[in-house]
Amino acid sequence: MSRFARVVGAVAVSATVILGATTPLAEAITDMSVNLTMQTHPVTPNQAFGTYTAFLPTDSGWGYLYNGGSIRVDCYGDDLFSDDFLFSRTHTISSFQPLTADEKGIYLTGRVGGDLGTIWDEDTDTADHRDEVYCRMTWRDGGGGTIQRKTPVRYGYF
Ligand SMILES: [Ca+2]
Ligand SMILES: [Ca+2]
Repeated sequence: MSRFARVVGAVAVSATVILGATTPLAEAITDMSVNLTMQTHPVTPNQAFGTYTAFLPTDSGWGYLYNGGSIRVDCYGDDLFSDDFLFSRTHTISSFQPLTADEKGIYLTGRVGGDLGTIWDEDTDTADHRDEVYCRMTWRDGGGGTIQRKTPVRYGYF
């Protein structure tokens, strides 16, 4: 911890004591790592699954989630001039595929595909129908602070 951080921390603790707060201050979230993996169906065409993940290191994960933290996921097909929008989902503590937390941080695992058919099949040209997909993920805490990260582009016949 830098000297500056120690000074800021001491001031923050003093403010907490003065205000009479009983809970520790939330550790600020400053980073998010994201990924996207694709899994093609062994038999059926247009049944690819995409699994996107996010991790935000913090020891105050449940606090952030109970106070309205969310991750919006927007997935696209990478193209030369403009990227095709594929779908969007927002995950919270109470969504169908919820955000979870432990003492290390906040986690998201979302899975999309299968019976949704061609959702990842973004290129349908007869000449080259290989697909290039990625997701942009936006963390928003209850106070409006945001972090945005983009997954790697994944290539395949989805
Ligand atoms: Ca493309
Ligand atoms: Ca395709």
